[in-house]
Amino acid sequence: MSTRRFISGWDDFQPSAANGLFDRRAFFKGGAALAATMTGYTLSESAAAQQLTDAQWSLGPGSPVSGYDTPSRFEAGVARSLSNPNAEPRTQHGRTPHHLLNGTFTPNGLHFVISHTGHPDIDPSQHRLVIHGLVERPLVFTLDALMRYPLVSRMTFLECGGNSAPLWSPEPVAAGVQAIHGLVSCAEWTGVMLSTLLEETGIDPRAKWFIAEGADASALHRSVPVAKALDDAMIALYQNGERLMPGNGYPMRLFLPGWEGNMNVKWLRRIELTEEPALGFYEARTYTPILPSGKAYNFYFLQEVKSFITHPSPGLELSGAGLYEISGLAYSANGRISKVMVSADGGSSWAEAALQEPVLSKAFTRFRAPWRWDGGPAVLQSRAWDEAGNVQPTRTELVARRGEARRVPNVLGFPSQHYNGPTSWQVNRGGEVTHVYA
Ligand SMILES: Nc1nc2c(c(=O)[nH]1)N[C@H]1C(S)=C(S)[C@@H](COP(=O)(O)O)O[C@H]1N2
Ligand SMILES: [Mo]
Repeated sequence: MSTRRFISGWDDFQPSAANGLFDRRAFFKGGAALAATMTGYTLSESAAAQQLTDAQWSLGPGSPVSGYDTPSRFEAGVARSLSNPNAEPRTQHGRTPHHLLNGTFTPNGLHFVISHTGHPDIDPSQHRLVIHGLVERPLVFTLDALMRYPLVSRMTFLECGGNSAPLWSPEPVAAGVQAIHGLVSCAEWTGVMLSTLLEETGIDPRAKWFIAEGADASALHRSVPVAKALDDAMIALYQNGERLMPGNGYPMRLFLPGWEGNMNVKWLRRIELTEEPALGFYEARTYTPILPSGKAYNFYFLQEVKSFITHPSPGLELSGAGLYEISGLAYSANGRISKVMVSADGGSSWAEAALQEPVLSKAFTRFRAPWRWDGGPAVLQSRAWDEAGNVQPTRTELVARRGEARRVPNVLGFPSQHYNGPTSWQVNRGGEVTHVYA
């Protein structure tokens, strides 16, 4: 598998940072030379193009249309990586292959999944959602009842607090973007605003929290401030236009845009309004990051501004010096991405990447920057800013604030939470890409 390579047409453009990086304005200066570069055809090549001959697949009728499509058989390698493929009785993770995708939305079959006790096989006609506790009128909702409320759609990323955890390791792990950052995905979620349902039940003024509980064997539950319910919390029923996938919470889940993945309770069956948080299992253990002082965060709601380069990245070798596109994903719980800078020399010099429209709040933003690789060693990094003025901290700053992993992680472990520093990919002379600290 190789990274997209630009063949020629760049001689008129001057790199704006060391080691061959171009500024986003190179995309606008374009003209014919840039267009030729972007498509990978030089004019001389297209003039010499050989005559098109009919391949085997052009000689007769093709395969029948199916009721529900699956990708081409040539794409069989584009799959989630599984931490527990035999479904032993412990957590299962499926990680998104970001290096094999492009654009901003994650196909449903490749959306990351974390299930602590497997996926319950819920009959939607039997399932109920109860809202009770500090409300004026406790109510029970069927799926059909929920469907009759006004539905809203929004594009939003979802990220596990343990995503990127391998970067807390004192030594760089030998891993790629899927193993390191595969626990974040982005989809269009459609459902009922929780605030709409709470208008129906009424809220007792003493209610400061709600506890959301799932219908899986572990009855996973998390406490959420009522303020989030009145802001943008949603009961999601559809994912990229179709009903939720079984692994993503079918037939309904809590969706809290931008907030720690674990709080987005799947297979949602109960919401209880309370004065105090529940301090349940996941609020006393895995999702309470421990600080160097020995104290711990009890809650860490936000998935803060982050970016990483998907192309090139480990597993996507470069095939010789020349022009390439550096591209990746950026997102923040604090709104839109405002800027992404890219470096090809390990952070000494930077060029501004182009942000692909639309740039949506709390959703993936795709950034792109042209890069002329001279065939020598390079270290690629990205750094993102959000519209609230937050910037990704350096790894050194983060480790000083939060400490390093208490145990050396394997790429499947959760040694610590909420890493949002940069990721460095080293390109060696042969075009191989590896993970390093820079
Ligand atoms: N009921 C229930 N909800 C759950 C989980 C679970 O195991 N059971 N996993 C949580 C975790 S740890 C994360 S990161 C997100 C992942 O959502 P996804 O599997 O749809 O990507 O769901 C959360 N909600
Ligand atoms: Mo998670």
